[in-house]
Amino acid sequence: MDISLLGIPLEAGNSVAGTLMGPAALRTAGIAAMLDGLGHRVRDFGDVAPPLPAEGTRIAGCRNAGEIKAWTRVIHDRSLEVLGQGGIPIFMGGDHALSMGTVSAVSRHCARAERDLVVLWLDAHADFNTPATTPSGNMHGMSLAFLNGEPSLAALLAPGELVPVPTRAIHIFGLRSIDIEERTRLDDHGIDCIDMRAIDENGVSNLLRTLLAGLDPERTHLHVSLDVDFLDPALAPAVGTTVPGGATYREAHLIMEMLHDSGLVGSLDIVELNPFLDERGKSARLLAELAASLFGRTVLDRRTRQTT
Ligand code: EXY
Ligand code: MN
Ligand code: MN
Ligand code: MN
Repeated sequence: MDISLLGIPLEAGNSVAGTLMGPAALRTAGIAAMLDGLGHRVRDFGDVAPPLPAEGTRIAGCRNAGEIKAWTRVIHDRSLEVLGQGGIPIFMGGDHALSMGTVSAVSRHCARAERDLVVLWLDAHADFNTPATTPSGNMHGMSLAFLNGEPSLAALLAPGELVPVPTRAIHIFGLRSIDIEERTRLDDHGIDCIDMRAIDENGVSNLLRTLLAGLDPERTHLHVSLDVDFLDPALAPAVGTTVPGGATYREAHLIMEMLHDSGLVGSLDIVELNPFLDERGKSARLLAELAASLFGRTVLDRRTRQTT
């Protein structure tokens, strides 16, 4: 497989400094060598260069809207170029606001190629706030709302440029922190929300198998957006928005192994890694290893068991 690495050192979407070091930490953890060792051809496209803030852009209720608009522009354009090279991109963040640029590019890429984009959002949070509902002003908490076509965020790209990700194509796994008005929005839109209670009660394999079984293998491009806070903070402390009760080591690896077996994954974000908050690199190392599981690392050569 051809795999493309793209670093996106963004931190304007959150309020804890340090996520700009995320791409460097993933490289230091050996992500390229791990994937190369699995027999893949890995090409590192370097980092997206920080743009100048978009002048005169203000969105009431949003922190750093000018910066995020400028970043969304350059991330979108560079991601489209990288997607055009044909490999499977791993977008290495950077805070979760970067997905406004990466997933919007993937969505355009899919529209051109007549593929159905499905987004799996692995996150403690829903990132479905708007400028009117955000409690923090942090735009990493709005990225999924933007991608779903939220009108009050539309100015982040040029008119008509966003191919919105339809509500039915969005699946959030790992939820355990939702704001009150955000929850109402999720209900109103009918977004598929798998919270940690559902994972506890049903097991992650049953839930993911059901989701994957409903996707058309001929048409689906599955984009996985992996927020570090999806993982339990004891495993992955390197994130500014830790929430207790996250995915375990084996739950996270099992998800990656099953996604690999599905053959549907076309692109991946790894976001919110803040190496300044890490403990001797353990979060960065775990994330690199999860990427390896997503691209085929196994103990034995055993594929996901099918249910009848
Ligand atoms: N829901 C909270 C907010 O909007 O401020 C917290 C969002 C955290 C977002 C992190 C990246 O997933
Ligand atoms: Mn493609
Ligand atoms: Mn997130
Ligand atoms: Mn999160």
